[in-house]
Amino acid sequence: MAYQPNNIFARILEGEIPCEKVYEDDYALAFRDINPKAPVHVLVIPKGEYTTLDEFAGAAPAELMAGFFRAFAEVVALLGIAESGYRTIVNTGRDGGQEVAHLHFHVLAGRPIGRMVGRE
Ligand code: DGP
Repeated sequence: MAYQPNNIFARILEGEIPCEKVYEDDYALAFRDINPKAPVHVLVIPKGEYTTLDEFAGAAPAELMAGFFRAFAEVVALLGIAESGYRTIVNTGRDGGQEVAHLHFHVLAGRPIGRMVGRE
């Protein structure tokens, strides 16, 4: 899927649109979802122009990939959810229900998250 440079998360990365930041380093930004589905609902995004997880996994430089996942670990630690647990969701494309065309990992926690796949 071609990357659309003006997507809302690209604009958040550029600082054009504010966000409730949880964590940031050279590789990733984490911020609260605007429409939270759980007491904790954070989005973790890489600092790179990737739309989908398969594009990121297939093409991102190793340093960015490692840095992104290290940042993910930092976010989980900062949120204090490693013990209680969490659900990670990466929606991809039409059938995956992806609305924003910049790769993002949802992190949902703070209550039992329920069944794995919804129907709506
Ligand atoms: P997805 O369906 O996986 O593409 O989810 C996109 C998520 O992004 C959705 O849960 C709502 C969130 N979102 C959309 N626009 C904004 C925004 O401007 N700020 C923040 N913080 N979250 C947003």
